[in-house]
Amino acid sequence: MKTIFSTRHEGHSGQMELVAGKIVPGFEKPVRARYIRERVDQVRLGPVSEPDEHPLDAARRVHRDDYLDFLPTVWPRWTESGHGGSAMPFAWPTRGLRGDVPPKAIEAALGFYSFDAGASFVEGTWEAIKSSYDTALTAARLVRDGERSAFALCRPPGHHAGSHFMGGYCYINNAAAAAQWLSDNGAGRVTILDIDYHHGNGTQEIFYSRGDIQVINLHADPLMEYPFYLGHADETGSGAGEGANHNYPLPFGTGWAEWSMALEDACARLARFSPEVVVVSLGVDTFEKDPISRFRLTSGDYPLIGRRIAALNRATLFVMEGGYAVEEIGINAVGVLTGFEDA
Ligand code: 6XA
Ligand code: ZN
Repeated sequence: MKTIFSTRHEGHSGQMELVAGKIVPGFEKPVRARYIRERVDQVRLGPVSEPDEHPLDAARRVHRDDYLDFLPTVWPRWTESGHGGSAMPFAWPTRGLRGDVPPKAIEAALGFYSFDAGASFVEGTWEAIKSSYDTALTAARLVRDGERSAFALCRPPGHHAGSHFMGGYCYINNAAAAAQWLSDNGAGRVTILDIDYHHGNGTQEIFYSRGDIQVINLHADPLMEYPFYLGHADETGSGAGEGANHNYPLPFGTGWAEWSMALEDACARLARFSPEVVVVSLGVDTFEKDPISRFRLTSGDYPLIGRRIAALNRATLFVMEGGYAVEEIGINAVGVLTGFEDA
């Protein structure tokens, strides 16, 4: 399997985040991608190449123009306003406030385009966002051109980013843009299978009323876990998309026995949709030692996930999302890919 990877993510570093009332160093840090990259070499998964630069056209198909145009301006405007540290919002246009007038002040514009304080900016953030998007699209093109699979080693991740909002470490929705690009370039029907611990609320929002791109999510129950406000079992799509969205909310403590049953059901549902291409939002924060998550998958389970996905027998694009147990992140993420290859 070919991997697409760029070191241009590295400048997106040193961000701070708000956890339970404290500002702490971000969990989503460069070493995550470096360890996965090293593991790809260790197990000889296949060649690793740099992404090509892609225009934002595919991103514009899944995000609003004003949102995408805003992202590269954040850090320059933040510093011009005399601020340092990490650029992050602190006020949001929730119910009862105006959500239709973008404020001019950068501190407020950040809240206008976010659903939480979890997608902060530093100097290298925009370059990393763009390189992550380029990575996803370059890998998508490999699959379109006939590879059975490809691995987009994206950082930052994307699945929380919606049509006009960021959050949860995500800015551009890489998996959504890649799925859209594949669909626009001959793939026909596409399924996004999101196996990250957290619900991919952005991906769901983007495709919710569409019947051509199926979205399936296995994740911690939003009644208890981030992103809290989406990801329930009764969210099945709307209009032309009715039936094309499916959520598997699972309780804290879920281990392989229950998780793999949900995967089995998801795979049957996917097979009935019969997509030409599967885009896997690959998060490994389902791991028992993940510092921010509460599932109990073990390192030995990840190759089994890859094997099950391979049995779907579809062209498959893996797009990296979450996972914060950095010591094991390479073993677990690449474990899915070797499981797929060995099947
Ligand atoms: C809240 C937790 C963000 C979760 C990000 C993630 N600060 N999403 O891993 O998949
Ligand atoms: Zn996650």
